[in-house]
Amino acid sequence: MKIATRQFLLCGLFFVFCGVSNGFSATLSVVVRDAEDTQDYSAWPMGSGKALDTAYIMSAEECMLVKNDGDVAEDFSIAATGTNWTLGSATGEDTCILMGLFNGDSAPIGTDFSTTNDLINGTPVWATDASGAGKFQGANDGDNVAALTGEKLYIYLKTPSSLTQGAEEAITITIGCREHGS
Ligand SMILES: [Ca+2]
Ligand SMILES: [Ca+2]
Repeated sequence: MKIATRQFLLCGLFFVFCGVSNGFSATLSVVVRDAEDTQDYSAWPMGSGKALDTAYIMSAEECMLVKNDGDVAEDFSIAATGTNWTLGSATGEDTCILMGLFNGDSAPIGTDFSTTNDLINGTPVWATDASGAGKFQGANDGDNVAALTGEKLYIYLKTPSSLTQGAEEAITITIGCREHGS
């Protein structure tokens, strides 16, 4: 299985590109664009003074458009790593909760996210379509996305309950793609 990835920092500056083709007919590529599809997504700068143990969710303007830049239908995967924080399923000391939801033009609210289906951590998880209960599935699903179309991804970050390190935190999210049905 060939996988292409795009990486970006949630709270930082870098943006890393790579892409693949499978050497036969299909080209697999994914790009991460801003909500209006006017430029590549660079970061979600959350700023300073954020509260502990508090959820922050991207707005409709802050979300990213994950776009199939290849020439076959694709599924997307999501993984992430933090510089100091652990990505967990509950908040704790230096441990945050990171989740993602493909949700169309409307920003989701906290209760739209589920730690059963929407958690993001160091292991890439493929988005799925399962009657609303797929991985990262909201109003959209990131599964079987047609070539040259995109779906909007909203990130949820609940900050750690306490900190021993990480006055500045940068979380890098990696978006992968594969040919749908592969
Ligand atoms: Ca869901
Ligand atoms: Ca779909």
